[in-house]
Amino acid sequence: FLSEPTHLAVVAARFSCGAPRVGAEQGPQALVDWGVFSDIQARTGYLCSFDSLSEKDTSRNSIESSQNLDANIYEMKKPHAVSLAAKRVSDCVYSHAREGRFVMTLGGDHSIGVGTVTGTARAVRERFDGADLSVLWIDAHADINTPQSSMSGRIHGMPVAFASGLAKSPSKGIFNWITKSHLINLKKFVYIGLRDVDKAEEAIIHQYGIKSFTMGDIRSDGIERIMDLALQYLGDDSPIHVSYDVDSLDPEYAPSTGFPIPGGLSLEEGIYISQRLYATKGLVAMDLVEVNPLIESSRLTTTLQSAASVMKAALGVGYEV
Ligand code: Z70
Ligand code: MN
Ligand code: MN
Ligand code: MN
Repeated sequence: FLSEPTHLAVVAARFSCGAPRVGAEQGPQALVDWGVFSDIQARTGYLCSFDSLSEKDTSRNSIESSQNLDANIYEMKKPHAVSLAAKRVSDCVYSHAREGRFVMTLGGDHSIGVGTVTGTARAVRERFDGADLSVLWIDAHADINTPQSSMSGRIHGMPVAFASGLAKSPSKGIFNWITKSHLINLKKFVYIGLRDVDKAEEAIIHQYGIKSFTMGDIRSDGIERIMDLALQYLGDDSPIHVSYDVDSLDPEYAPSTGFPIPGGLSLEEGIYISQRLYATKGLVAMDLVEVNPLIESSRLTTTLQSAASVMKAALGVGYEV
């Protein structure tokens, strides 16, 4: 039901307001400078376009008002700034996905995921007669805290809750740009790679019956079998968005990230996931988030190389060692 996209829309989401440390806002530029898109362009013939979103070009007014309002309220840190950033990401992703372009969003901390999946979900509903989007969340973390369950108040730990409607938009203009047409369906959602999940998040995952393949599952069954099961669960009747947190990879392959957690995916496993998604012919959007050039800077090239490999594999471009 999909014609293969010929246009790759790259969205640089240069935000780190949802995370405790700065630096993730520099991830997109580092990835672009690494040359991954000239490589993709040369090997696929995709037409590439670039959008750059950052707090700096948010209008003076909204920056000031968000700074003034951004006391830690509703149990969230910087809620106005994150909501505004996510809305801009959502609108941008939507406008490209609506036109049938493959959208690659570069983060940025994972709070931008509220924007990416809602933008794609809304475009898919319009393009495919109300169809729900399938979402794979590749991450060491579940990112499904609600403002009430979160122990940190950091919104990079909450994007799945807001994008699915599990966390309701509090009043005062925070996330109340999210309408029904933006929401993702948690029955069309799978986790892969989890290994650092809060107790409250475990309860939420259990309560809503969310499909989850942990690192333990991958170690016992193998990534091939896990991808069979994940794709079988999602079915082949809806377009797919993959939100890829680089911290899903083992810190050996992706050290430059805010919360490296040992025991992660090997690079080979990470690339395999992308290859399987490409092979479905249903992949319409990807996020690559949480690259932080200020962390383990001496090993940034390792992180960029890994990130580039999983992005390229998702677009059908092989990699050479
Ligand atoms: C914890 C929280 C987290 C990274 C998200 C951690 C969340 N569950 N960490 N992304 N890298 O604060 O909610
Ligand atoms: Mn994440
Ligand atoms: Mn993570
Ligand atoms: Mn994060």
